[in-house]
Amino acid sequence: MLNFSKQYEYYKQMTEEYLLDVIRKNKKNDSYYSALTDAVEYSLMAGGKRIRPVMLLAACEMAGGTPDHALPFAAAIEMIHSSSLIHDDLPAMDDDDLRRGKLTNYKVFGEVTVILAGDAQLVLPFEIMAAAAVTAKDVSAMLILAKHAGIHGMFGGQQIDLAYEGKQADEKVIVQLNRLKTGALFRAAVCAGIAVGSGTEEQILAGDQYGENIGLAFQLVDDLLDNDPNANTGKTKGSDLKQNKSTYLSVYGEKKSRQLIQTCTAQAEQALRKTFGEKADFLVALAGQLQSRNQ
Ligand code: GRG
Repeated sequence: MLNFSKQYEYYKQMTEEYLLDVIRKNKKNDSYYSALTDAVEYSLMAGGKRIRPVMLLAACEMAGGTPDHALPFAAAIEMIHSSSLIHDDLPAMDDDDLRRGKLTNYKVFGEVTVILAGDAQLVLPFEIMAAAAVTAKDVSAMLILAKHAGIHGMFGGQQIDLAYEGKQADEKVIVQLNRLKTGALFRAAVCAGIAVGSGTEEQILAGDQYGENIGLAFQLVDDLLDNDPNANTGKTKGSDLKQNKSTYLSVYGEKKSRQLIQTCTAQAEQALRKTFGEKADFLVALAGQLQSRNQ
């Protein structure tokens, strides 16, 4: 029987050990740019939940692959995520002082180093994956990650987010913004995981539906937590409101947001169950956990 917490911890720990190893390999004692590796280490080891790499590893196993083979791809998606967070916290973007309960990278290292540390965490993943890729499916996983992170994925979402700051955005804009900014990396995690596990196109499609729905539910929960004084987000509370941002919460209100979280979670679960049956146990349980998270 599935022991969800134990399995989550196992995936999380193997990701963190791999990330530490990557950091160690990239430290050069005699360099004049050690601030850069220090900033990368600070952001990668600042205690995130590691949801995306855990999802990727679980999706690989669900499709019949081994977590060991998927590990470089899992570490890669966490680096891409981490890179987006440290850029997002810059004064030119969301200008935040706190992330995961700690000072943001730019508060510790300054803007210049953080811009470079974010860029480095965007290039390093592709170096790691290219070095690890052995099958055509591994290469297709790299493509999935690149596409979902890029212009028509997370970057595009961030562009909409910043362009609409202080302006009223309607439902259509809010849906596209969040689908790209937050949802794209969840889709990438599941689809890339299934690809490195040598899953079929039909299986990747089911993973995509799961990722799409999880992404939507995740952002809906995030918006609720941003307004909940008891939530443990490790970030400055009410920042969306302060920056005059339109969110799912401002468009749908609390009641509809909560209903949508339930509907999307159920749809995510069904998409995987139909294709993977019992093998989807972990990711189905993860969907349930994310729905009721408070951090
Ligand atoms: C340079 C890669 C790069 C990107 C530039 C800045 C940017 C474009 C995009 C920002 C995207 C962004 C901040 C999305 C927010 C997604 C989100 C809900 C993050 C919180 O995820 P959690 O809760 O965080 O998984 P932890 O701290 O647990 O890792």
